[in-house]
Amino acid sequence: MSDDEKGYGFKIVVVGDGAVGKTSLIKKYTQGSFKKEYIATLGTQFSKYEEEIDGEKVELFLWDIAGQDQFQALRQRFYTGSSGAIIVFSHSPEQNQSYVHVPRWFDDLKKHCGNIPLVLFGNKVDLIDEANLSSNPGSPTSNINVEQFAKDNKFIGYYKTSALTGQGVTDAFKALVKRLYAIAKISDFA
Ligand code: G3D
Ligand code: MG
Repeated sequence: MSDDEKGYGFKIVVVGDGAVGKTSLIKKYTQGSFKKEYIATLGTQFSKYEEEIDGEKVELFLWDIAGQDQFQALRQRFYTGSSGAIIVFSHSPEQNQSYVHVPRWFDDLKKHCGNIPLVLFGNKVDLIDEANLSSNPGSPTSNINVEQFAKDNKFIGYYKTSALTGQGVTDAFKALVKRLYAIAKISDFA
């Protein structure tokens, strides 16, 4: 974005265990966008996405991890300069460890990025019966438990998503983008 052009740019990092759907979610959200680039580099990849909020141009740089193995070494560069972050876990019964690991991703973000706006995505809801998430409070990933975790840790929100059907994807990303935009607006006047 050139200096004379009005607008905002936000780097958003998307973290979570391997195969929870990070790349698929980014692709789903940016699908059909006017301008996007998907650039893969060693260990991390990012896509650039433009959208408008209140008639103003917003550029999003969505970063995710390409290979968990190389990630340790790239951690610092990956996190640096992030405006906001998304933690993704999967509701697939075969990936229940991905929710157990959410606090680790949360600590990692805190350590490298401080208090930036965060959103929690519970992806792959298409693979389960969603009714169980509200009727079975004993389950670690029940609505009541995940919502409490998100509230306790000051997440902007918790969204159930499916990169396959598209359910919840736009709402979840937009919650973060709108918050980042609002914060940027306020600091313009500060
Ligand atoms: P990652 O970037 O977090 O590692 P990917 O995860 O986006 O590569 O997704 C891993 C696998 O999960 C992919 O399947 C992808 O199609 C699938 N997936 C992602 N999101 C969803 C979802 O919401 N629902 C379902 N059912 N599957 C999803 P493959 O078979 O290509 O490995
Ligand atoms: Mg990926």
